[in-house]
Amino acid sequence: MAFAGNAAQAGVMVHLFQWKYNDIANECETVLGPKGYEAVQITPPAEHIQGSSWWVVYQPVNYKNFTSLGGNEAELKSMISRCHAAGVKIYADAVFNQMAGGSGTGTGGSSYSARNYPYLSSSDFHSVCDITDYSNRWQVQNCSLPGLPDLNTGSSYVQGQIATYLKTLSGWGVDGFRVDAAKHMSTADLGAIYAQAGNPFVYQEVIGASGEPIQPSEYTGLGVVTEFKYGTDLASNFKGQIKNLKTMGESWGLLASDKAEVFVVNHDRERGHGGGGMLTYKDGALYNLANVFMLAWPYGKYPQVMSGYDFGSNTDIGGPSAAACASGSSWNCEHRWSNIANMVSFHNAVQGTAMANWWDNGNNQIAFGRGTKGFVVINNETTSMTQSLSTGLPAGTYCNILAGNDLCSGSNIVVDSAGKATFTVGAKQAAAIHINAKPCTN
Ligand code: LM2
Ligand code: CA
Repeated sequence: MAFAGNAAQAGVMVHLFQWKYNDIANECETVLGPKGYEAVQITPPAEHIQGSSWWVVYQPVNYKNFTSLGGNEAELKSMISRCHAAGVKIYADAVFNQMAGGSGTGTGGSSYSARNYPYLSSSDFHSVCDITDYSNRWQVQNCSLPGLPDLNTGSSYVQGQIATYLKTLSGWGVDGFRVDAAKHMSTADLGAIYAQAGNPFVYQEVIGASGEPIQPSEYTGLGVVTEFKYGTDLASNFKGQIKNLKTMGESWGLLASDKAEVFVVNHDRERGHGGGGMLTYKDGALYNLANVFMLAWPYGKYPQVMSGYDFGSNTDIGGPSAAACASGSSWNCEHRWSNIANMVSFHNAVQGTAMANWWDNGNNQIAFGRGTKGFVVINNETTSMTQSLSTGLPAGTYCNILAGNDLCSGSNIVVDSAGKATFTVGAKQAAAIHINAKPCTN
């Protein structure tokens, strides 16, 4: 492979978009821990503007007040300890390139007006200008994402305020941060903030676009970086021919594998904010199969599963008020879909192995193994397939973890002494076995 395909990846993280802390805590105990998820990304925890749109959380008001959409400070702390007890880490979405536009009262009761907030006032912001030209580095980092006051992250006072915010959260047990809008802050500013915050684990949101002066690779010296091209490449291949995924990795112009955070889609792209071009829950089986591929494929250190809600055609609407995953609610709970949830165990079982035993039908059926530990078959054709394949696994009987509604309520796959097994996989379906998947007894 063109990339370090046998380097161990991290576990699977899930973005529980717009979820309340109490629901997340329950989910850690009942689903995420038992299914083997490593971490959950929570909604930005700082006080923010009020409103019913999901994006209010991206307009922070006070970095010392922790009442937000997710809940209050006590609920935040309780969630952290309950998730940790369930073996699940917490990553917080950290928004500090910009603060709230307009004026009003925040979710924690703080008054604010543009460029005026508790602990931060006009002189702590860059001069007023809007970003209009992404070919201009200075403008992208010193002007505003439209309408949002841009913090002067070069100032030592501002750096101190942000570092204190991050350290406070780390002190409560937060295990890492998604750095929102990282591209809009210089690496020098971010490096200084991270150092003061004790160098926490970070994955930085930098959207790559060819020809622009600021590229994602510029940020890998500081930590992990979002790899948006992974999701758009997955979409175009699943809509085209997945046999070409055989070489997907660094040779496709993707970031160094051990620095990449990868996803089928994120919260912005699924609703067309900042572009589209990725598969979403609305794509049904294709989305499901793309997630199976992501969780089986060795490229990318940090795979992230998106879990949101059905927004219909309203790209602004916030999360449902019902408890997350309540039946009849519009929560999607993609991380519970059996293919996605069961592939977490596959991902965990095959770590440290390289891709092996690739097979394809020359079109839209592929299969590959991970060393001698796991084997997956993805049928992206509109007809079913039956195929004998070399799996690399020791002879034995294994559960097909992608049949049935939960771990092994479905069918077994028998690997013979030559390592071969016959798979029958329906149209737009997948099958997977791994060394820890005990055979079904029903
Ligand atoms: C991000 N990454 O860099 C987030 O992933 C993305 O979700 C955020 O945009 C963005 N950066 C800023 O943190 C979202 C949303 C925007 C929304 C902003 C701020 O996609 O639509 O902008 O959050 O809440 C909204 C309005 C927009 C208005 C702006 C300021 O949609 O029309 O612009 O507020 O009032 C005048
Ligand atoms: Ca900026």
